[in-house]
Amino acid sequence: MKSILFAAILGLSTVAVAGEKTETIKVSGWHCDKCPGKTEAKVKAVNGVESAHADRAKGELHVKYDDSKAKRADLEKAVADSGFTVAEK
Ligand SMILES: [Cu+2]
Repeated sequence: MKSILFAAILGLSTVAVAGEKTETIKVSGWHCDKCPGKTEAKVKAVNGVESAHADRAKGELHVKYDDSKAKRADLEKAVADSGFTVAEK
């Protein structure tokens, strides 16, 4: 009984976040502490993007966005617009 209830709650929460996606983009070219911030700002400006967090040590950008409003290509374009390069996936 308890597990059925849990499954129902899980099902509901899945519906609530439908369209929400998290993507990790490899970025190359960040050469100082200010660089990742530039990329974050550009990507956050994309319609549908909820958050963007850069991990400079790993050279990764973690983006949470609404899949129905933005596509990965839009995120990659924003990274390029910030002056950096999207590394191979
Ligand atoms: Cu820099």
